[in-house]
Amino acid sequence: MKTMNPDKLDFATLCVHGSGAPVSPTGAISVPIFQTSTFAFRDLDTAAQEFAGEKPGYIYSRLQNPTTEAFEREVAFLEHAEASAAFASGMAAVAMTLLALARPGDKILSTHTVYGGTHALFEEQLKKFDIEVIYADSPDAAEFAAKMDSRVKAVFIETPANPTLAVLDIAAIAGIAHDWNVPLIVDNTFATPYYQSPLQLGADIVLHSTTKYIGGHGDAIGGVVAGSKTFIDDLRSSGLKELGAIMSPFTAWLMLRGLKTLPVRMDRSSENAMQVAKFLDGHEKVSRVHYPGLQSHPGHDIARRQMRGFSGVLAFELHGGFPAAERMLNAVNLISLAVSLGDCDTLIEHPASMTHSSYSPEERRELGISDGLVRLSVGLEGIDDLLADLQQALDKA
Ligand code: LCS
Repeated sequence: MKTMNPDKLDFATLCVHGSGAPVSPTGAISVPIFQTSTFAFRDLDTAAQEFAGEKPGYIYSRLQNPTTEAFEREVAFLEHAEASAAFASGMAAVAMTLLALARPGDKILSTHTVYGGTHALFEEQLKKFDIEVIYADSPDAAEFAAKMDSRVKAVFIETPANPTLAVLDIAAIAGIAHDWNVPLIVDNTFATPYYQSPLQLGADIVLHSTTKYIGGHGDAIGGVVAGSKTFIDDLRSSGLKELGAIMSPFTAWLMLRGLKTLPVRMDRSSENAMQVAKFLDGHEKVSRVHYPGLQSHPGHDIARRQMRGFSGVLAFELHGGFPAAERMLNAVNLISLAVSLGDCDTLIEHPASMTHSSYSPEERRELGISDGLVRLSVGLEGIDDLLADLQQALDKA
């Protein structure tokens, strides 16, 4: 990659070869794992200069680590951002970002339909800091405009959203946020930088649970935030240096490895998901399928405009409500009954009892997270095996 122009290369090539920045003088193809907590200084004067920020260098792995830095550099590169910071989890990425932007008395504007953990952060933890989250009543951009006021210090959206796959118009919502001079944060976990580039659509900050598609193998928890260098420097200082929510070097190495195969996995998972969505859409026991790739999805046109693929997560509702969902979820064989998404393995779960159990039953009803809603993260298995498992499980629903 030393002499090549990244603007001319395919995204898949960039994922494999990275931004071309050297990490090891040995020329190792795989970034080495710098499994160290601290770094020795040549002398005290050098140490003092590095602590004062007058000289670059590694001090301590809570501040910077070459493996973690390599991962951060690649994410910034793939997300078209100036800089990025890696975190211990997706939740740490969300929490540290919001805490960096809001002070007591401030508000954050979001939607109710987000990952259940994020919703719990909004409703439980941020309240302790006197930060209030207010909500647009629907994914429509106009609803965001209606809710803005001068105390709102950031807008936070997930698109596609967990678990209903609602699609939000990033460019339109960015325009509204900018009318009020506040940043738009997009949780890009479901789409990944391969299928969606929020910063190019006008967002200011993009973040991920890298536990999902970026890691891709269901073996590590992580998060990452990308944006302007000024914001990321500030976030690094608060969220990593002072609040300590760092990604370990080994996890960063797993995430770097995940990035290399991201496009291949995303394409396979999306192809499988489209076939599963069509199969479920025509199934007599299924009343509704939520997948942005289906024309019937209310966000299909926006998804076509702002995404390059529809990703591998879908949700569906069963005619028989909760009892049918329970029978089906207990009947899967190949597919695992498990939370998380974006793994090689296909995972199925029940949002009302699992990922979104922190919402009250009334809230879930209002948001369309019905007791008969089932979420499926379609993995990389052979499509015939997946359809056969779903068919036999639906037979028992
Ligand atoms: N953002 C989104 C969109 C998520 O789906 C999740 C986790 C997070 C942030 C938090 O990331 P974590 O701390 O778990 O790395 N979503 C999960 C889910 O749907 N099932 O299990 C976790």
